[in-house]
Amino acid sequence: MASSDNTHWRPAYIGLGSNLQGPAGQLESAIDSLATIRRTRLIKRSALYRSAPFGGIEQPDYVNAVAAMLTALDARELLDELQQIESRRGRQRDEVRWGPRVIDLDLLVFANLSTDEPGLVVPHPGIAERNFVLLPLKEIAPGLVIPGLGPVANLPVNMDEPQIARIE
Ligand code: A4P
Ligand code: MG
Repeated sequence: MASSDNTHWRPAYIGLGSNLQGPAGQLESAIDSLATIRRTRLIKRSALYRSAPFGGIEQPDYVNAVAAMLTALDARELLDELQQIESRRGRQRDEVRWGPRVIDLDLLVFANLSTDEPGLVVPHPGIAERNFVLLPLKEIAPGLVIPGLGPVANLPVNMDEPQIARIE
């Protein structure tokens, strides 16, 4: 007999970035790791995008991507899983803000959650200003409605922001 499944699955969107130690490979490995998170499914991933660094620090170009998940975890539990992946992949927690990193996993959107509390800000505050988040998000989730921002398809790409190109 099939038992009923009361698990409440919610959508979550993860932003990935790397500009050290083989960024494209770092992203592919991190996406593989996302697929192994407990009580969570990887639904879709974007292409990889190469982008000039944002934030005014001299550093190598980044590779960025976005992944769509369904999860039965809550937002803090999911962020904790993301930070464990960052640590396992050699991310140092004392890096400078906006400085170079082996892997950065940001929780961009979590269902219809809108919160700003210590250690958890969702939606991630940088979404609308960052082409390296907006372009991959438009690719895989144009219909997503972000709390406070509206549909992804309506968010304008910023022309004065760093260069970005999809990697084929
Ligand atoms: N935290 C709170 N909310 C969240 C959330 N929604 N997702 C807390 C992730 N973390 C969240 O994060 C600092 C703390 O934020 C965490 O302990 C967590 O509890 P962090 O990843 O250690 O800090 P960070 O990444 O240095 O800071 P921030 O503001 O996330 O920086 P960004 O925005 O990630 O900037 N240029 C290009 N082209 N591409 C990039 O990917 N990335 C950065 C890093 C700079 N320039 C870039 C890129
Ligand atoms: Mg981050």
